[in-house]
Amino acid sequence: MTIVLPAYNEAARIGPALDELFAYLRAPGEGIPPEIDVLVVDDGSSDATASLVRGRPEFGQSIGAGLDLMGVPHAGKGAAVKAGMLAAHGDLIVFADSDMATPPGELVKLVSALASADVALGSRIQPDGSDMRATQPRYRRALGGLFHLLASIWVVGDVKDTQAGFKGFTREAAHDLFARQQVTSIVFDVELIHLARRRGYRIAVVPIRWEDVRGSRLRPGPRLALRVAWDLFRIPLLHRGMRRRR
Ligand SMILES: Nc1nc2c(ncn2[C@@H]2O[C@H](COP(=O)(O)OP(=O)(O)O)[C@@H](O)[C@H]2O)c(=O)[nH]1
Ligand SMILES: [Mg+2]
Repeated sequence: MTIVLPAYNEAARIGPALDELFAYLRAPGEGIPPEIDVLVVDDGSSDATASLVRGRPEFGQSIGAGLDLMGVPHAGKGAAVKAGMLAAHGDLIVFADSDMATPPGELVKLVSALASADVALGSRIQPDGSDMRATQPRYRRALGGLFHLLASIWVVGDVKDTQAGFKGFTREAAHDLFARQQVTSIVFDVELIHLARRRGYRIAVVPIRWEDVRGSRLRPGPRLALRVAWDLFRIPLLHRGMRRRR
């Protein structure tokens, strides 16, 4: 299994996050495959993110849980995740936020869902209807609600939480879907869900724990709002005429 972690100027958060992840991977839950590689995708951070990763004891290790670093030009979270997912070679490929907003123990849920699905979408909405995003600041929840309204009408239909940074794929689905992904902004998740449905993959929605971690990289403002609106608008148009896989 490969775990892809996009990271941009995460020097303050990635150390403790990797401590938590590797502590878990040294004694993982039932069902987690023994060989795991963690791939951090740093798209041109100007802080110590890359050197922190390179300095870790797990770096370059190839037995058990190892750590790798990939550097790509800065082009947004979507571009970084895409590069990592296409470079990953595990049987299962997962991407997660490098602030460990979702605790690593939740990985077993994605892995078990992928036994009978091609795509497992972490969802912060719990079976009882409660929403883990309640820990977000109020303005983020308000923007999220507006975003979801637009996304659900235009693109993703009944998927209620498109943006959880915790999703898993079989390698075949990952390589097929991410090769087609064109959106580089934070809206790339919506494009992936659109692609997965249109290509006819089996999709599982997996309730996961998630907690807002301070120090978000997201800078809400008119620029981001325009980008998000434009990307949402063009997603279905980008993939007109795409065929289901056979
Ligand atoms: N590589 C890369 N990662 C990004 C970028 N923007 C956000 N991320 C990563 O995406 C993850 C989630 O970001 P975060 O700022 O915590 O978003 P929030 O939890 O939605 O507030 C973190 O791992 C970030 O480092 C980016 O432009 N490039
Ligand atoms: Mg976060």
